[in-house]
Amino acid sequence: MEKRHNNRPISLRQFQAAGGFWKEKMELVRKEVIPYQWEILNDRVEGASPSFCMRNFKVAGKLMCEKREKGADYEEPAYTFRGFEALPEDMDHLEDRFYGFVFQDSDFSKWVEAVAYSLVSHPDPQLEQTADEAIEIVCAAQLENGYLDTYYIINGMDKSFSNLKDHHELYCLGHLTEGAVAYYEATGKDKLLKAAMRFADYIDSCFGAEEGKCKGYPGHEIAEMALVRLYEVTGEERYLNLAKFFIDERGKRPYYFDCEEEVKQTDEERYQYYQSHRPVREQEEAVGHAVRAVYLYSGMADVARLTDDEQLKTACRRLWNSIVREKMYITGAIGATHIGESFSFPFDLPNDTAYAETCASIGLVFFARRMLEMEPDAVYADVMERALYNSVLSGMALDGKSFFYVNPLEALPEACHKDERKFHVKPIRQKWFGCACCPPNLARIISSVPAYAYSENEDTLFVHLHISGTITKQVGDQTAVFEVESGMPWNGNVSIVYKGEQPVRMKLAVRIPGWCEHWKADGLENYACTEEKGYYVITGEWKTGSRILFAFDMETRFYQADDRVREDYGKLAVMRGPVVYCAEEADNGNNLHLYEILPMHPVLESEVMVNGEKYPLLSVSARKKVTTKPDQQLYVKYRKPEYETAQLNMIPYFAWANRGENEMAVWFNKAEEN
Ligand code: FUB
Ligand code: ZN
Repeated sequence: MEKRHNNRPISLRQFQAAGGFWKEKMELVRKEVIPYQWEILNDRVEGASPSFCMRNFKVAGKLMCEKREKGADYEEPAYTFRGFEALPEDMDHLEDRFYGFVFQDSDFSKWVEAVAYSLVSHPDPQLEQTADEAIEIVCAAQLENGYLDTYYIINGMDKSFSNLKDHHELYCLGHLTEGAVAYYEATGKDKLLKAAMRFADYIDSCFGAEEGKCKGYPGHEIAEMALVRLYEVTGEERYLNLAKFFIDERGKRPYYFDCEEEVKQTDEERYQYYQSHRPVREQEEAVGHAVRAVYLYSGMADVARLTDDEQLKTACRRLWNSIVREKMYITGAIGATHIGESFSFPFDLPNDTAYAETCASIGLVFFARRMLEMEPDAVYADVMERALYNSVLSGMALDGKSFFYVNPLEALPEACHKDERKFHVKPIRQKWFGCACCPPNLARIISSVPAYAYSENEDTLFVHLHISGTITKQVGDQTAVFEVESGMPWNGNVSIVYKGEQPVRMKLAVRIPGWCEHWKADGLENYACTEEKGYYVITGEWKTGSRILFAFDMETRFYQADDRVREDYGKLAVMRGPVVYCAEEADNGNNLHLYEILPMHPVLESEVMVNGEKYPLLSVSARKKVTTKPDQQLYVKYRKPEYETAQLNMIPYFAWANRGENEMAVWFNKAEEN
């Protein structure tokens, strides 16, 4: 097996979408999100929080007329880490200074990355021209030495790299690199790639183990995995070494962040937020800011794979287990508390105050894919699928025009409006955000989903997510072509037809979803089949027209949480296939908490219109507590409750909040049955 790539994601060029669930989502991103975001980046959307992103690049690159040079009377604006202190009153007459969050540059980088993926599946010369022009603007801001972060270019380079902990220069490098690599791979144009390399080279000249170099590392991780990507596209070892340096340096004593702030020996807790409390190989529990954490773990998995570092692999597995066994919602969401946008302690998974940032779920998908690259095992793909169909997709409205940053599993609009502890939970998706990390992250992951669905090594094509499309694969000098038609996520029928002109001997490894108890496959007579780590591996010679049919049973399933998850104790959640269901007021009336599920009774399946489209509706047998005579007293002596027979109508969780503000819940009390 090739060492560098145990199991690499397919290139988007190897995939041609052919209808189905994800093609629709990719089209939504192409038609709605990418153009809308471009308007946002240029502050042209009335009523939306201004981005200032492209404006900052223009100011930094002196492409806007400077109103005045920084002189003796120059007053440093009062920047805060979390962004501008106050919006200027007169938006038409802004000063030539930096506006927005310190990481505002990254909004462009994520946008251009999404554009790149979209161009591969759907060439669009006009969009490409817009991106080329944007790249010109971005590159104009780059300094001679390669540095490219507009916050410091505009505010003064004297303070650059002085606050690695909270300012995001290395984060901006990471996103710029990811966008640049994707754009290069999509178009063959290397202007942005060269800019990213120059920035990375500059950073490489400043940071490293060599004497005289800075021993710092990113406060917000991502540079690690981005540098690995740069290494893989350029073959330049120095990028891999730099990624490894950042990973190895993290958490060493004395803490770099202590030295940076000139404070003495703080304790571990202070740096859990940044996952820099201990060397990464000694970390046992996923802690701190959830997005940062999964971005770090993704970089660790990349480096562990490429350097065959067993100790690092073990740390990745341990942190993976800490997340999925103790800290992940049933939707695949992570980061239970809004305080520090962080993981909470094990099994603390509140539903109504959940933070569950969209970016954190996206980061979990990144981590899962990298674990799969490290060691193909369907447990990783199961989580990847769970997050994609649930907590990731819930981040975007069905029409692609509004977004959630926070993805709760229970919402009561009145509480969201009146209870300060839940102000972070919005009962309806927003057009945009001042801190706009999530929408462009959604755009880049959705438009590259085929590269999560399929991966390959020399002689094997892995089917992790059964998504419809045609996949080509080189096996030596032969080209294999498979056409996949899949009913996922609504039905479990998956047909795989070999369409290559030449017969090819190879393996097809099809994931048997962890949620599926019964399945069968037809058409396997001429192949040798084995089950390996959750994949059904079909080996043999594939001839034109060979057809295999999988049927994965997709009956509705009820889940209970580990007893230690107090918030879910005695409750049930409902899944069908990979999709988590929720109940909304729109289909059930209010006071959803009065419903109790009867899991032994049949579930009816029908359809409901949401946003002008048909979605599956599950009618779960339930009973509803009768509260006809409200008590005058807040507390009354216990009396035997009365129930009425009820149906609890449930829709896919990702489709919630598309019919205005209303109550929603995923977990319901289980009715006691004799
Ligand atoms: O700091 C950059 C991004 O902003 C983080 O990843 C998000 O959690 C948000 O805080
Ligand atoms: Zn986000």
